[in-house]
Amino acid sequence: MSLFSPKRKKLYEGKAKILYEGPEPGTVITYFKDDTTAGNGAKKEQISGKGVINNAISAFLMAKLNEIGIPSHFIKKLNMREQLVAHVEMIPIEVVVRNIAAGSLVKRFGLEKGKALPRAIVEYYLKKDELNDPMVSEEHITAFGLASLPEIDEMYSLAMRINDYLSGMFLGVGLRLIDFKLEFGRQFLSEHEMRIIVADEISPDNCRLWDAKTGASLDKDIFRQGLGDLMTGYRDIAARLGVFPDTAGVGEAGGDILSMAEAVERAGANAALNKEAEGAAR
Ligand code: AIR
Ligand code: ASP
Repeated sequence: MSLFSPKRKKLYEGKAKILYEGPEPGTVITYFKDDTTAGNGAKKEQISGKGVINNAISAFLMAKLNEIGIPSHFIKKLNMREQLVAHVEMIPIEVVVRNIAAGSLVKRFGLEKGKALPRAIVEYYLKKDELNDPMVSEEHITAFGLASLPEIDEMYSLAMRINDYLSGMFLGVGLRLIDFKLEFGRQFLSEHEMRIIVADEISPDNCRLWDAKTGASLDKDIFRQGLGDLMTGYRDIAARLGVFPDTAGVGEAGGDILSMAEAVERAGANAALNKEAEGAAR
């Protein structure tokens, strides 16, 4: 099915992705755009190639999760910008896991940025742009009928497992997973059977990743804070994971593995860029 196939039905357009009806019942195609936003769309730019790299990174990470038995909507990567995913009923909650103080947590509690938290903290936010995604508690979630207690428990335990797994994987390639955001959906397997699975995307758009040595931001904070070239950071992350996004990988996202030396060299270049930009901003 081609991207511009007139038969293809658009189901939804978000800030970074478009969802199309999939080729079979129970499937959806996600198309990764280059649109990059911050502050709920207050800052908006097209960054050439961002969608391609996020598609590749997210496909790679979701496939890894599937391998260790964490269910996600990911089925396969179709081409540079698209993946085939399972249709789910989205739960309108953003589940944020934090390991290190950064971002809104620092602002809210006056913490020192970069300080390790005593334990991983899980937070819930209502996915509603008009309200700026307000933070919500389990009470709000259950009272407003957004998810049941067992569903919240399931999202919590999946989020913790994902945090352990991804933290280790990223540290292995010299990256610290500071915090990240997940979204979940309900997959109906039969009339009586439903399970909660990871949906949306897992990419540098929704993970804070710092170089373990230099502390340089390689994720969307580069864009949010105007620290330099976003694509340099994203490419660095992809390279370290061994994801080569410029191939239309079919099946799980694989790719050429860059040598560690090459990855480190790129990381160094990016760290220097970050420093420069930070200096300029002061
Ligand atoms: N996030 C939250 N809403 C949208 C996104 N992408 C992610 C950020 C960050 C984490 O959730 O990318 O990794 C926490 O964000 P914040 O702004 O609450 O500190
Ligand atoms: N909420 C996303 C962010 O992390 C996107 C946006 O705000 O427009 O910045």
